[in-house]
Amino acid sequence: RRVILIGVPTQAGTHQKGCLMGPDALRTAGIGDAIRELGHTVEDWGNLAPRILGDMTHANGAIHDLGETIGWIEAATEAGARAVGQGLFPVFLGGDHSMSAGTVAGVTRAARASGRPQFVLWLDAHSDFHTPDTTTSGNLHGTPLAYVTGLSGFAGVFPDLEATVDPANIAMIGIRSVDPAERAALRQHKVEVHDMRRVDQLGMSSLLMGFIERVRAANGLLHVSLDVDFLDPEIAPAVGTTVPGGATFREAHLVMELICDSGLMTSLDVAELNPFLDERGKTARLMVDLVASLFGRSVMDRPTISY
Ligand code: DIR
Ligand code: MN
Ligand code: MN
Ligand code: MN
Repeated sequence: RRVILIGVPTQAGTHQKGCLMGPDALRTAGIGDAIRELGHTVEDWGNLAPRILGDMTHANGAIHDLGETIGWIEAATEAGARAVGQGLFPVFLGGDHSMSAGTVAGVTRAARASGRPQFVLWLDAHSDFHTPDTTTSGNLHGTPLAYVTGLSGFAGVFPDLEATVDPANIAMIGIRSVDPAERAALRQHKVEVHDMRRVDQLGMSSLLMGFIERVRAANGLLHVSLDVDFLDPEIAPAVGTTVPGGATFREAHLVMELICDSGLMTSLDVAELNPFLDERGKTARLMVDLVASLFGRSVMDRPTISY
C-alpha cells in the first residue's frame, strides 16, 4: 500500500477544544513508522489549511463556527479526491469528526470516477446523522454522515456534493448515543446500525463480516471512519464526548484485524482524538496500535506493550 498521512486539525465542529492537536499527537505516537514497519510506504502530506471564510450564520442559532467548518470540508474533500484518484491510501488524522464530511465526500467523488460504489463503516458511539436543521448542540461533528448521503438540509449550507453515499452502503458499529431526530432519519433511510446491545449479543465478528461480504459482493471501495469514542472511555479517555459501554481493547482490535484480512479498506479517518484530555499519550498510542492492526500487525507479532 502507498499510504498518505493527511492532517485535518479542525476543532470547529465541537465545543470542546483540543482536537487541533490530534494529528500531531498521532504523529508523535508514531503512526507513520507503525504503518511503515508493516511493509507499506508512508508519505506525510502535512496538515491541511482551510480557506478563510469568516463568520457565517444559520437559521439554527445553535450552530457555531460554520464558516470555518466549511473551509475544512472543502480542503478535506479536495485532498481525499486527489489521494484516492492517484491510487493512494489516505489516512486522515483528525481533528473532530466534522472532518469526515470532507474526507468521505472526497473519496466518494474518486470512487464514482472509478465506477465502483463507495461503502462507509462508521465506528463511533454516535451516529453523526444530524442535519443543520436538527442539531440541538450546534456541534457540526454530529452531521457528517447525513451530509455525505445527500440528506436535505445541507443545500446552501455545506458545499454541494459531486457524489453521494447510498445509505444502504453504510454500516455503524459501537453506537450508544443517538438523538431522537437522528433515530428517525436512520430508520427512514434504512442505515445498518449495530448498537452496543447487538455487539454484546451477537459479537463484533458476525456483525462486521456481514457488512464486509456486502462490500466484497459489490466490488466496493471501503472507507473506515474511526471515532475515538467508539472505544470504552476506560481505555480511551482522550475524547470530548465519552460514553460508557464502548468497545473493549480486544473487540476494537478484532474489528481492525478483520477489516485488514478483508483487503477491502481503501481510506481511513482517525477522528476526535483530543490530546488535551489524554493521560500521557495513552489514547494516542492505542489509536496508533489499532491503525497498525488495520494495516496488518497481528497479535503474535505485536511489540510488547503496556499503557
Ligand atoms: C451529539 C453528539 N449527537 C451531537 N455527537 C457527537 O452533538 O449532535 N459526538 N458526534 O461525538
Ligand atoms: Mn453553540
Ligand atoms: Mn463521531
Ligand atoms: Mn462519537
